[in-house]
Amino acid sequence: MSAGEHSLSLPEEEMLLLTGYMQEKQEQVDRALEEILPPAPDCPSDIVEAMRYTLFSGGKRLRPILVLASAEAVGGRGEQALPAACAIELIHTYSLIHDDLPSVDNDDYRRGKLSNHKVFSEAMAIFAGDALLTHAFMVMTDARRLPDTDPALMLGVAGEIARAVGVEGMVGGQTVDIISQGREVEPSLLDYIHSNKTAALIRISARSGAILGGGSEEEVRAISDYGGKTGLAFQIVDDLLDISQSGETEGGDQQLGKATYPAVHGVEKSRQRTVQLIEEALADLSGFGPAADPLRRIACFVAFRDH
Ligand code: GRG
Repeated sequence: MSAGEHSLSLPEEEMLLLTGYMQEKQEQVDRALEEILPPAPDCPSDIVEAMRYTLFSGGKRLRPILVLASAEAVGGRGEQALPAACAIELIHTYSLIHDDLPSVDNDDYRRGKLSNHKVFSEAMAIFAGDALLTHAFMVMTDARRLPDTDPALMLGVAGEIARAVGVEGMVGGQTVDIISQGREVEPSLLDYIHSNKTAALIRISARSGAILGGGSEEEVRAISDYGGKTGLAFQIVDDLLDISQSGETEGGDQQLGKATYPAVHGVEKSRQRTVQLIEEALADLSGFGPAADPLRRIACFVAFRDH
């Protein structure tokens, strides 16, 4: 694969390779998640049921797949990064459950199914999110799961993940998103919101995989940059999908008065920015060989996805 614009929309053969790759990794992640969050561990079944409801409700597993693909891109084995990959999916799931709460985005549906607080209760959805976040750090710091990983390396990755999803990252971005609702937002503030509420988790997914796969400093930096740009493109496409999938009616973001890329820059400029970001993300991978092809295909998928 090359980084030229022509390669951004994936030809059928590339698309088939990506679909096969994603399916294989999705199954690997699902098996590992089943192991780390079984239906009846030694804790109240109500909360585990609520945690599992959203965890196993049909997510694409994009972030854990990025962890595994990044580990492989630097010549590592995906399994070395599997606990971090699962932890990141647990964190992503918590963020979705809390994002749907009545006091946040008040969404009744997620992935075509009733959202967590609609099936369980608002209190249970808050607890399920809290428990998923906590469980993620338990999984990452459980030495039995990491027999081949240097504990210092894992501790460093866990710390970086904490930073990326806390006030200096995802929660910070989400906070500014919420307090900016209904207000006019400067382009620089919009970039802050998108880079933190969404791109920070996607960037750290790629970065964690590269670190745990044994990548050199330069490789880790290149893959982190790739992740940051792919993550930003992901949120811009999400904003565009919110408009295109809502037909005649206002998209959910518009109804909430959210700061979105198309609202601030217009649809055409948003599309152009997506293509530019993905081209730059592909250029970040220019020093890598075919082992990084799954990462290249994932970036193109992000730009042209329809869900
Ligand atoms: C701090 C107010 C507050 C709430 C906590 C941190 C947080 C909740 C939310 C994070 C922000 C968030 C949910 C961003 C959305 C990112 C996004 C576009 C998610 C959808 O990702 P996909 O398409 O989902 O990968 P699937 O369903 O495939 O897993």
